Amino acid sequence: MSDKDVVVRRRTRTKPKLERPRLYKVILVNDDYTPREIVVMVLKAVFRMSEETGYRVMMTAHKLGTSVVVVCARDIAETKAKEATDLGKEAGFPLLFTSEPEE
Ligand code: TYC
Repeated sequence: MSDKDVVVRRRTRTKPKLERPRLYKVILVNDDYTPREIVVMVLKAVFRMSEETGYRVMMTAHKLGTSVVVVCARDIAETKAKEATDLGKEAGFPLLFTSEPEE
């Protein structure tokens, strides 16, 4: 190889690799005070669930303590969880929805 030869080497990759944003779960938390029909009403109103799906999600939280309502982008999960919790509060109940990142 002469001095004029050009040696091309791959450089360490510097291009930032964008991570896919994490998805968030909205979680329904059981309590002893909110009537079942209020929980179903909130699920239908905020998450556009059918009566059957709302009832199934409500019963899962009732029996197990919590139930995943939906998995979506962080801002949507946080907004929906607050909207649903506020609707329960307006009706006079301590109904709680939280949001947390998926594993
Ligand atoms: N446990 C409530 C009752 O027996 C009903 C209920 C279900 C409340 C799910 C909250 O997330 C909940 N009236």
